[in-house]
Amino acid sequence: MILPKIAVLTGAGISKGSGIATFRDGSDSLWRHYEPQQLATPQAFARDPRLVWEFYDWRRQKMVAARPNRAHVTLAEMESYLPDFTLVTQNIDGLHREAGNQKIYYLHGDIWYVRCTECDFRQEDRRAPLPELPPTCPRCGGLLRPDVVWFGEPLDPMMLMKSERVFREADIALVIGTSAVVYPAAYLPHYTLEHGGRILEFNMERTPLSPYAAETILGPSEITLPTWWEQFKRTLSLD
Ligand code: BV8
Ligand code: ZN
Repeated sequence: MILPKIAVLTGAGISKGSGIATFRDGSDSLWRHYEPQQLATPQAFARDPRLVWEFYDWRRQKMVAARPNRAHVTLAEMESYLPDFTLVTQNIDGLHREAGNQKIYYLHGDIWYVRCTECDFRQEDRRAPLPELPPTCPRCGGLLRPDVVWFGEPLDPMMLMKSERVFREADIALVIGTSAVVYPAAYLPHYTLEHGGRILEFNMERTPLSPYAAETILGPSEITLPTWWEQFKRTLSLD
């Protein structure tokens, strides 16, 4: 049995089941009435680094208690069963790594890493709350920033090229918990379609991607993804 090549794109919705608010949750994804798009920008950071850091420190404190849910765990199991499986995530919460996935492409960075705005210092820092805001570089005293991609910032070109290739070669693109409105991430599943593959979408509602999906499986991915995988394993006689 030839096993299918699978590429996965996840968004904030897959971590909802772990208690982390998505960007579109309205009230509980807002912080002091700011939209994330207003604070997740280099302009906001240049104008008021302390305010932006208070936003990220608040999100880190909400994430530190979160654990992977059954959708994250299912993706880790899929990676162990399927030789050609790549997980591409827009999420910065680190839950895919914690669930056990090895091959993860982080399109938008990782909230648990900080990097210096002046020198090449970069390191993991899981302290929540951070002792001082904004944090400064232990090496040069420069301002540290979260190692994430803000709106208006380019994605790592290598990461993007590898992600495009993975979706181009995929037989199936699983698109889980994303509103599919932020580019260039939202375009990736179209590469699969353009090369004869198909898109399976897992979401609570239809999105701009839904018209291109072979199927949109509605419901919480912590329920729908494990259910789908159990059935899919049987068709591959993997169970
Ligand atoms: C770039 C990290 C170019 C930071 C994020 C006008 C002006 C400026 C820029 C633009 C513009 N128009 C377009 C752009 C480009 C812009 C963009 O696309 N903007 C959008 C808003 C229109 N993109 C960029 O700026 C990107 N960079 O284009 O650079 C460039 C090139 C060269 C040189 C210079 C510049 C960078 C974008 C990355 C931004 N960083 N995150 C942080 O997190 O703080 S984006 C962030 O929001 C996420 O990472 C994700 O990508 C995005 C959307 O979030 P989702 O993950 O989809 O979550 P969301 O809440 O939206 O949806 C949740 C979904 O889950 C929903 O559908 C819901 O129904 C579902 N759900 C809920 N519960 C469940 C569930 N599903 C299943 N189960 C559940 N239980
Ligand atoms: Zn430095």
